Amino acid sequence: EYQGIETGVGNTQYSGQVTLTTTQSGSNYTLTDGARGGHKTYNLNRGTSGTGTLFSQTSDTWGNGTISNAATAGADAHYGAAETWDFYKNTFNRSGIKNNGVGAYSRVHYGNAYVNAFWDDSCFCMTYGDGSGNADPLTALDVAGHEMSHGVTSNTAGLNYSGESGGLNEATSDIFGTGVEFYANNASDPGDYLIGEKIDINGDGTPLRYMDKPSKDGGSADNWSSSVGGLDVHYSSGVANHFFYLLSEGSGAKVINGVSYNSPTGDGLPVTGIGRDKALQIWYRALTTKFTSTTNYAAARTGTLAAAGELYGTTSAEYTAVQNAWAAVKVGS
Ligand code: ASN
Ligand code: ZN
Ligand code: CA
Repeated sequence: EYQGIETGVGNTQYSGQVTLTTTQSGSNYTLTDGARGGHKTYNLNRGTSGTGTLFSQTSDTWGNGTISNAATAGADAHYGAAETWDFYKNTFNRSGIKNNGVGAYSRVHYGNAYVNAFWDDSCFCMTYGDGSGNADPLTALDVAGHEMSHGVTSNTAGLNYSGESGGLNEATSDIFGTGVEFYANNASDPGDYLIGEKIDINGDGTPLRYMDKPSKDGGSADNWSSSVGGLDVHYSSGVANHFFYLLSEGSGAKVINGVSYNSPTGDGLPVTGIGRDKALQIWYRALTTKFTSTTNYAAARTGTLAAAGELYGTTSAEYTAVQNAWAAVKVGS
């Protein structure tokens, strides 16, 4: 029977109508992405173990834009995995999470009203709950990019998930999750420096995290202090998220894709940004060639400066901007 890679249609919950890469086998289609390492998307149907069932149907149009159709979350997850793959490939020439061309797999509809999503190194897989009231699945683009980036971190620097290295691990996922969102350039979910703005995790429409001023979430640190390593890793990440925002966009007020930002600096001095594309290259080079499992904020400063020096030269504006952005979040020399 005929078997081949196809281009289907996804009616997603968060990203509008998108194309999905699927696989046809005879008269059946599955959410198997033969263009991206064979990444597959499964339906756990509220189970919490195993793979559930591979999304499979006789039509190549997936979901109806709402949670009422089980394949909608599948479409969002499959799209998020594809955009994450393409972001890493086209931005860093990285072929998949392990850079070996092999796809992972996604599982949606995990548990009952489960308000989280997580990457698991042991299954090399991505899992999404359906959110509060089973109505807000955690399948938005930045969440997909965040979680799968945990796999990249595990397979590169291996930043320990506690203390300052844990904050750097979390920030790496926020930085690249945001990179995925901007890369996808999706009209229904344009790029921003907010994390989880689509999934209504707080029930009041506010995002989970803010990179321009992390303390807006009520718990994250804007600037380094000697106590930052004692915070939850999703709060100690604030220092590096703030660094990345300042390095990309600079301090002060700014509007990007209709969202207003106002990033303060901890040292009171202005920072001039170098743009997100260069900031991403510096962070990725540092993560993959400088950081180790025990890298703390001081070492992250050293590592990103070394990366910036290699990429742009130690007398470059980019190198100076890395120095200034770390000083602005109180990580000193
Ligand atoms: N969503 C969480 C995170 O990526 C999952 C976890 O507990 N690690 O941080
Ligand atoms: Zn995380
Ligand atoms: Ca976002």
